[in-house]
Amino acid sequence: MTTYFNNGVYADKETIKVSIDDRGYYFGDGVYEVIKVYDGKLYTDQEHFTRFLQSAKKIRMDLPYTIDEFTGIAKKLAADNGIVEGHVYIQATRGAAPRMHNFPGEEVEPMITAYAIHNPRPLSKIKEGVAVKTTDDIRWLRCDIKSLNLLGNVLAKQEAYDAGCAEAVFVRDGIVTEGSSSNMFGVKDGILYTHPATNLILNGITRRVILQLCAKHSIGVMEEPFTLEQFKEMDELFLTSTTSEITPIVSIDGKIVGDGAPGRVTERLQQVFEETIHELKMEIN
Ligand code: PSZ
Repeated sequence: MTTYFNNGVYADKETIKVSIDDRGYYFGDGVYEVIKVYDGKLYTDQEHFTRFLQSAKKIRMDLPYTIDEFTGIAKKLAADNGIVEGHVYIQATRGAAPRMHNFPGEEVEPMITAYAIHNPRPLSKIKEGVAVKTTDDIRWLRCDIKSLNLLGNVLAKQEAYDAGCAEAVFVRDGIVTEGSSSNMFGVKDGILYTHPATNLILNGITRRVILQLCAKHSIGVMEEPFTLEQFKEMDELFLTSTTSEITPIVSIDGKIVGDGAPGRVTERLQQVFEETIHELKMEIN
């Protein structure tokens, strides 16, 4: 039996009912988060739930829980479902109301659902790297919001899969923004490059961990826009996300990156990232 969370109630997945009039279903009118679980513990949960509340605020939705309450929900789901290595998924929609574009009345409550699922770390991809394919960034101009509206991302990811690649790299006006479900990084002459945290990308929590680790370990960072041509000429490329962690990119549009193996800076960052996971595992409670 898998226990899900639904508006304050923990129940078996099969017993949870969501309205056909839910605005998530009609419009993708909602926001979500994915939080990694290592050794039964939540990784960077504070950062994820802060972003969750920020995303909700940006679409003018009030959520009825605090960061601490959301953390409690996620912890309970992981514990009750015996999740040692996996993730917690949580989403909030604007609730159920007869279909109309404008917001429903105050009486309509958000629909919050969450679950915890076993999901092992993609260790072979992390070690060996993946191929990526570039595609036009056709998405809207509020990519900073972690919205349920993922059609642009879904189409891009499928295009990459159809080409035998693991991820799509979005390019807007010649500039590399991010992946369909990841942030993009390049290394040139020992300096790390990534798109600045503007409205054109999701400011990934893993991205922020990387930037902190660079500061701590004296790795130079340029958070400046770079072109696809520049990206393809970098010595090393990698992508980051909650579940992909730091995944090296070994080819882009069929062109080999560097010498075709994960780069030195990438591997160094993987090593210090691993230490943050280890530190979490060592924490008491
Ligand atoms: O399991 C999965 O496939 C996941 S878990 C998180 C993501 C995918 N992607 C998050 C994401 C994203 O959707 C976009 C468009 N840009 C960047 C990211 C990375 O964000 P963090 O590091 O917060 O997961």
